[in-house]
Amino acid sequence: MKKKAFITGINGQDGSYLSEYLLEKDYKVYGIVRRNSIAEHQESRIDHLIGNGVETEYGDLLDVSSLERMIRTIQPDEIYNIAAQSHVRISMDIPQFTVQTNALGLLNILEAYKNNCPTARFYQASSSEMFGRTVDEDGYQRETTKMSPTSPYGCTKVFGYNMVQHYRNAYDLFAANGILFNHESPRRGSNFVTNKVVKAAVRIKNGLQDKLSLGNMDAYRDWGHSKDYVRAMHMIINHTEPDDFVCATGVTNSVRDMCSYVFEKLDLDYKNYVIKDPRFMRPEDLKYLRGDSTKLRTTFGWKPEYTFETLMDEMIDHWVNIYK
Ligand code: G4F
Repeated sequence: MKKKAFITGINGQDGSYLSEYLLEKDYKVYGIVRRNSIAEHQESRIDHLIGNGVETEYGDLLDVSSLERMIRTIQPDEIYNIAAQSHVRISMDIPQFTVQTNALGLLNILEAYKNNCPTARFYQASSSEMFGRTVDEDGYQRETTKMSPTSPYGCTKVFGYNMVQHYRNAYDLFAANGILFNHESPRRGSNFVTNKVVKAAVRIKNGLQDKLSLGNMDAYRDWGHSKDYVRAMHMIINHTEPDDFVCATGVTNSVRDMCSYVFEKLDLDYKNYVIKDPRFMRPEDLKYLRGDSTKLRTTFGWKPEYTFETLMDEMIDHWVNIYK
């Protein structure tokens, strides 16, 4: 019989790649999709999968009855909680909504899991934002690094991380955390900095835009490809025991480095086009991320197939093809 996976956030970047990955492994995939007033935006990343092994229903992490009903009827083998208000800057504008969705929403699905399908396995999308200000002496963050979040989003992820460990210990559930560092792709929302920069650079090259407004260009991030990270999610949920793993490339670059690479690929000098705009600055920004994923690498043999450069090249090709 096919294994069944249930994914919240199925229509996001990670949900769509994870669905494709699980279909290749012969899973049946179910997911909840929030109602959007623009129907085309609702399932655009997974249109090609609907009816081809993927089924979706309307639902929401805050709508307990739909969560309970779906988990009770589907009886999934694996539950992936990837849905969130995932934009860090926006979490400062709408902190209460962010807390409700990411913290209370996580609790809602954990309860639905415990009460209706406790033999399933549960994966929680935890985040490197949880580390916030802390960097270990050797310049990395890892599973043992102290958590000091710098945003409402980061605080909700610390709550979720701890709650998952509590449910694991208290109720003997297979509940695991993947602590994922930034991961990108052509499917990334274009209000995250990578896709914002790549899209704008290609538009500038094609004469469709003059300038690119950015916030803090001196923040460092460990950027990987979402496709590599969904492989890690599947490894973590299929481990012999529930545990927590950092997933990262171990390479860090600044927003400025990224601009320089992307514009140069298009024979442009970013300095002529990028302007600093206070609207994109954060009241408190996380300055530096670089993950040590030794535990993931040694336990499963995981390693990323993409480098920072091949990730950026794929994103550039994507936008070049759109605007050609
Ligand atoms: O692309 P970002 O918005 O990603 P951020 O804040 O690092 O969060 C992402 O990664 C986390 C993992 O660490 C996830 F948990 C989270 O859900 C999300 O996927 O910003 C990256 C950096 C920041 O330092 C930001 O201040 O880019 C800087 N930045 C500079 N100008 C900008 C901009 N970010 C955005 N979004 N837009 C700008 O114009």
